[in-house]
Amino acid sequence: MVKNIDISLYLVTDSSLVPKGKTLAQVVEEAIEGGVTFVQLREKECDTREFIQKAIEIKKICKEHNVPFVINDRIDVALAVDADGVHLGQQDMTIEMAKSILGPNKIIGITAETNEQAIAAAKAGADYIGSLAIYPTSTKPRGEDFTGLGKEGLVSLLDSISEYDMKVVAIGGLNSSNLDDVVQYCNKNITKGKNLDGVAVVSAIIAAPDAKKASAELASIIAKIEKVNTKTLNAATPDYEIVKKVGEALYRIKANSPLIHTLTNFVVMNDTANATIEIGGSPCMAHALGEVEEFATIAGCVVINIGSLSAEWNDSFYLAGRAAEKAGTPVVFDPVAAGATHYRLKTCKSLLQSFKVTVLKGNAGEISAIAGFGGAASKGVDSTGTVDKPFELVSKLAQQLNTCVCMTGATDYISDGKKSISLHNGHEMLGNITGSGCTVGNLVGKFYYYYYNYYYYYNDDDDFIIYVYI
Ligand code: 3NM
Ligand code: MG
Repeated sequence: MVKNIDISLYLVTDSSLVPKGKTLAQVVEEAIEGGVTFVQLREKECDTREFIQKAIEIKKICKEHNVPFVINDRIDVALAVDADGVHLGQQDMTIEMAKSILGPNKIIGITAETNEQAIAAAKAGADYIGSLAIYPTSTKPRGEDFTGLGKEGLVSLLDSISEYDMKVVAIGGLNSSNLDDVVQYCNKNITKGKNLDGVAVVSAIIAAPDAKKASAELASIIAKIEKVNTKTLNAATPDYEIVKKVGEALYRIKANSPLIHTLTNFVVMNDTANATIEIGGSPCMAHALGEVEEFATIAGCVVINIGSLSAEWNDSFYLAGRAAEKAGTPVVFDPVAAGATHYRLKTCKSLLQSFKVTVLKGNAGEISAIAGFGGAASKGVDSTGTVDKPFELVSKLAQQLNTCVCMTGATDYISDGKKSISLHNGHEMLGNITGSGCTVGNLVGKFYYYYYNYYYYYNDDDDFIIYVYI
């Protein structure tokens, strides 16, 4: 079991970098006040007696602030001062040996210079790894030819150990001027669901004139790391397996011609009915109070789009949703313009509580409004602005509502609360026509129907695969 440690802002010490007039202990304390969550004592230039002395001093500060404290390389020093653990290098004692000496409760981290070393560390039960230096740094010189692991190497490292329960900190040459770029790059490019757990620095904090301020600045950038499992599929480089699945899905829809009962708005009724026929489904656009329950019961899927909202439509949605739940029929819910008026938002929230929604599909403004998140605003039915942490938004909402959330836009973000993916499949022309979003809602319904009632599935590699990939 990997320990539940917060390594988001990981400070590695180096007494030689402490500004004149200050002590290392003062700097560490300021840094913790500024947001450092983990401390490693790394002193390469002192003898054992002095190292232990420093360790006792720094441990005291860390204890007072409830921050874990580990020792670099020296297991004997860690034992002597009863530190929380050790950080090993590839030339130090092995993880297995360190574990046997320190026991199961101490934190063991290791520097992994390659993906292979990272995998080996995970298999040996390391709690976390530190990367190879992302950028060259004079704090730990590695020769003139060394160019650093780079952002690309970091993403490759994260992807390589995605299946293991081990944390990762990036280290080396990171500071407030380049960290944002690294974080954004990771958020965007990791493909296997494993993101950074934190960032480790030496000089950016130790050598700063104000360690508290420097730490706070770094912490605010680290807060942007998206902490959800994500998988990004890119339409420009389609995954053959997924394309094949989509082909099968289309074939099955045509073969079965499922009845899609759609309660939708007057603007898109005709378009979505035609889209349903085009793809091989059988549309039913009934919304009369007297018949929606019967249709919802026999349909393959019910799509509820609140676009033409009125008191009577609301009753139809309610009856259709309840009947669908009773019959076990999947429901796609499209909360059109949820953020635009209080009436709409209230209606959406009430309907979401009244029956089981299988897929909640909306644009950034609508999904943010339902989640109660600030961020993307709405102008009427159009979403304006973007969401800060889209993966976090959709996964939290999916967990909260126990449904699959599909947030559409130039990039779609989809989550069932356990895994999330993004699809980069937007096209600028979609902004020039009305009803494309509503039509997607309808298509989601049909795809949902087709595949043994699964809109998404996990393949053998535990990848989260979604069918609406067109
Ligand atoms: N290990 P700064 S680089 C402790 O390359 C350490 O493995 C590295 O210091 C590696 O934040 C490094 O001052 C020090 O760049 C990073
Ligand atoms: Mg070492």
